[in-house]
Amino acid sequence: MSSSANDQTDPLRWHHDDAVTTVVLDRPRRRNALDSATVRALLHLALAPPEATAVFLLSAEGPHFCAGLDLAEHVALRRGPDDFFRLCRLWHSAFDALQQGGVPVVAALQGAVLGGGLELAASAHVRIADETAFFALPEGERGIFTGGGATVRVARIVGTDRMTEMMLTGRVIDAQQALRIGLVHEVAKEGTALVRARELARKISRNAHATNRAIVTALPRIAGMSHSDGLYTEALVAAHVQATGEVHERLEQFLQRKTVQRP
Ligand code: 1HE
Repeated sequence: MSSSANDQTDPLRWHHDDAVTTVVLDRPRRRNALDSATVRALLHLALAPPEATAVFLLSAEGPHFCAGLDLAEHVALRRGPDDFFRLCRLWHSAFDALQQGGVPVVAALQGAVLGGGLELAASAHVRIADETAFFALPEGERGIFTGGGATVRVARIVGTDRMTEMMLTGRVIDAQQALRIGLVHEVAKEGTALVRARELARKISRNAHATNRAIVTALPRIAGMSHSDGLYTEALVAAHVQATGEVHERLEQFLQRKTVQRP
């Protein structure tokens, strides 16, 4: 099954295969810069995933993942503070829906992952880069500020200190350094990020869906809790997942060696 939200000018398309819904940013001539239509389409897809979606695979057409905010649209619309505030809140809704909507997101990254592109990537749970990927927060150079959640999501990945330095200097971080600081989880050979990301997406799709949902919805919430509230919530989540029934079947299969589990 495949679709795009309207016609061939649509900035986003998706296709569904084996419980994995692949979402493709499709404005390579604009380096997949995020205009408001793209962000709205991401929000709709995340809020209402195509039927039988167990995992989203987030990818992009062309040599660059995403050049961030569509600066041409931004300038053309001459957005004032109110407009930009509303746009930022739209981005927050879309990326929150991706990160906390209950469906794991695996991202395949290549080339530029800049500004809002990094904010989008940071809303994915598993990030695979190829060797060409590079990362930066060039907002300072452009006279704007992050508005797609970087102060929360990117800062929590790399730390406020490092993000401050990235924003002040505009430092460009290559794939290997991104791996070292946790911006990505794996670096694949040039041109193979999507293949590797799809492999992982399929593997994740075979997990118990209740466990996957709990991982992506509970962990970010527990991260904001006190020690004792976090542990209490963990027990509630574990009890809820246990109650889905799949656990007994899966454990039985394991004990009878009907499934081969590889780490
Ligand atoms: C764009 C954009 C864009 C390219 N908005 N049109 N983001 C940035 O500051 C990143 C700006 N872009 C770049 O640094 C470079 O374009 C790239 C490193 C991504 C790619 O370089 P390159 O040499 O392959 O392409 P190019 O020639 O720079 O760009 C090709 C075309 O894409 C060109 O248009 P053309 O009409 O001349 O063909 C560019 O204008 C266009 N293009 N990037 C619009 N971003 C909610 S707040 C979020 C805040 C941010 O995201 S700030 C970061 C903004």
